[in-house]
Amino acid sequence: MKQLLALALVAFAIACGPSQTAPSHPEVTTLEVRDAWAAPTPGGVDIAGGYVTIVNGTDVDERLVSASSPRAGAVEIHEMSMDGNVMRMREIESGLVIPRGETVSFQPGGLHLMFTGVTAPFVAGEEIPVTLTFEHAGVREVQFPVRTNAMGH
Ligand SMILES: [Cu+2]
Repeated sequence: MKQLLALALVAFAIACGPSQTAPSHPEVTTLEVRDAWAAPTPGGVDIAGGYVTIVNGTDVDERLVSASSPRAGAVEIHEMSMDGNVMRMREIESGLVIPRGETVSFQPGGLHLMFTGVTAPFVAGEEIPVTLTFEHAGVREVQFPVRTNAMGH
């Protein structure tokens, strides 16, 4: 039984390994949008957070200019930072730069897409359609599956 558990752990480590140990994606030569997800709207609130990873495999600096969704009045690009002991959030109004060859990850507590004026609550299991507009790559339609994360956001 102990051996089985050890094997299971090894399999788990292998399954989890690549995404953690390969921050760069040398095989990518285009702009790739991956791992999109959105958090459920907290009860009675009309805002929600969205997260995504953008891999810029091209040889030009890219910029995420704007985002929108039919499920929200607006989708803003936000950044969180600590101001002393206070967590502050601000909109990146000029668009988010993704330097060539680099990967930018949105995640809870950091960069996020903020859905405001959410028309109907985001419920785990459904997908939120989002339009991302890039300076060079143009428009990308991306589905954001709704799920909770370990932090319960
Ligand atoms: Cu925000």
